[in-house]
Amino acid sequence: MTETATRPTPDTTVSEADVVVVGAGFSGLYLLHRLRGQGFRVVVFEAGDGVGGTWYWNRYPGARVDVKSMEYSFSFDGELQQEWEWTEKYPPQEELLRYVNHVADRFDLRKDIRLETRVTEAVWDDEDARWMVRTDRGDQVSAAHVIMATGCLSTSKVPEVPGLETYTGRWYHTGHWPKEGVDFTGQRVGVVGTGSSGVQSIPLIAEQAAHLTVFQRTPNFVIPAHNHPIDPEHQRSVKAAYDEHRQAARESGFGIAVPVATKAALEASEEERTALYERAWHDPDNSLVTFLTGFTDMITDREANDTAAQYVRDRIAEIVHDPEVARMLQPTDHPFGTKRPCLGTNYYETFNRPNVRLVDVRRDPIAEITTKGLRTGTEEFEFDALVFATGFDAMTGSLTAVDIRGRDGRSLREVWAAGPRTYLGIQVAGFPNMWTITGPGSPSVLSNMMVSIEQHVEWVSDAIAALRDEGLATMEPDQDAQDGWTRHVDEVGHMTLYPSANSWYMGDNVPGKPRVFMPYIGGVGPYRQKCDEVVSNGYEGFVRRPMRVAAGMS
Ligand code: NA7
Repeated sequence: MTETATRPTPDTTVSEADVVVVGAGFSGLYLLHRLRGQGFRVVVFEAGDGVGGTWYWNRYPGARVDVKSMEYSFSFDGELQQEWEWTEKYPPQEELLRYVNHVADRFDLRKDIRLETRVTEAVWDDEDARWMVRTDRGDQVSAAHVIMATGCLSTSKVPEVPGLETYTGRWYHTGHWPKEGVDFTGQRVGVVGTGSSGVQSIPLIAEQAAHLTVFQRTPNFVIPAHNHPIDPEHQRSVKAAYDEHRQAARESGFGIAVPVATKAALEASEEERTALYERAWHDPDNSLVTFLTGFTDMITDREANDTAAQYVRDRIAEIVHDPEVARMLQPTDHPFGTKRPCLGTNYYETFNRPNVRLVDVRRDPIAEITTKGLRTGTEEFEFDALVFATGFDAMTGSLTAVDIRGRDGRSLREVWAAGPRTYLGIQVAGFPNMWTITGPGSPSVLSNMMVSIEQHVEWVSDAIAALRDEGLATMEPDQDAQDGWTRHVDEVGHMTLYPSANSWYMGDNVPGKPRVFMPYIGGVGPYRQKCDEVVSNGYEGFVRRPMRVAAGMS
């Protein structure tokens, strides 16, 4: 096949590939590079008009990664990680997008990526043991394998309140921000949502807008990011020992190398606890997980957790001048970390500005979007612009957005109607040769995504290469293995405090979505070990078949 970066005319003939990859974010790019190196013909489809996935779409003011750049980057190529110079502890979206584009150029990836092309359908043919993949531009590609590298936070959600189509101002979702940017100068702006995207954008929008109203349903725990330029000496010293740093991250709980706690918060004295929380709050080198990993019982014991939660609530009360606003900003309805904790810069301070108002829409929900703004049960608001920082149909949304039909025409949407079921978050029984990168049932969103992406890309591409090398045609989970793993993911999840919160980890933000704890909290290191053991035991728990059996001819 000859692919170009963008294709003005649709190609309706059926073309052939060994592997179709859906998505050209970090996962899709690395898959293309690795599978190519293994001798496969690969075609990548990408809905955007550029590569980058998350970092292509999330261009809202203040968008930046909240895992340190030196850790949130590819480790698979020694020269790449040595030559790229990061500028900040947490680089902004523009820098991450530059990095992604550098990777695409450095490994000559663009020629196999079809941009502005959305995969709409993938149908398995058991006779031929192949997938037929179709796109919104009329492409039809027959491929032995389909890999969903669609990202966990890609299908954005606006609130299910009536009236948006009647609104006459401009509205934006943080996850699909206009490329040209937005100038809020002099405007009355409403922001709905106080997750990471709201927390990052609210302080910057407040600086620009004439007036900002923030609609908060759930207050979040926001830790100071202490973002700063990277000290060149620090960068050099990390790079000098990069292999050890990367290995430590691979073996860690969250894919972020931090010291392993040995003591429970409830065994520690109040002074010890406070000392640790003070460090986690004030240390310029802190990280997203410093609070969560400081004590052994932080995510399993409510009382232990509450010692950290109370520490943060106290800081909010110190920062925010108006006691009533401070009280509204203090999270009390969920344990620390059970909703994605946020890193912020001037977040709580922003609520001291005279042009910022906080509205509690848990108490007084948004009833409708009006022509001029929005209306809660008790009050009407007028805005020149509305910003929805309202998140995503996480983890499963971009998988079920594609009409995927496995053996006997069974649709993934139906098979997952009661919640996602996978083996290792990598494959689904009844969907041979379909693979998910950082899928539900793997550490995924509870980890440094780069570490988990690399692990999955390597595991999946090696599994596909092993099939070929052994003369086999198809691979899918054994039903019992999948049931056992799904049970295990659920049991481990329920040993923690995570299920006690209403969160997108549980599907709570999407009305009607089954309430299932989707990521695997067993830890990045132990999970990797499990995946490696599966391979050394001959792909234990998977069914691998030669062509004639796959095609039903035996
Ligand atoms: P999140 O974390 O899902 O945050 C979405 C926010 O929007 C959250 O505060 C929601 O409140 C709020 N929301 C959603 N729907 C509504 C309605 N109908 N009314 C009021 N408020 C609403 O998405 P982000 O984009 O901020 O972050 C996603 C991830 O990206 C983040 O976790 C990091 O991993 C990076 P709720 O909490 O549901 O009550």
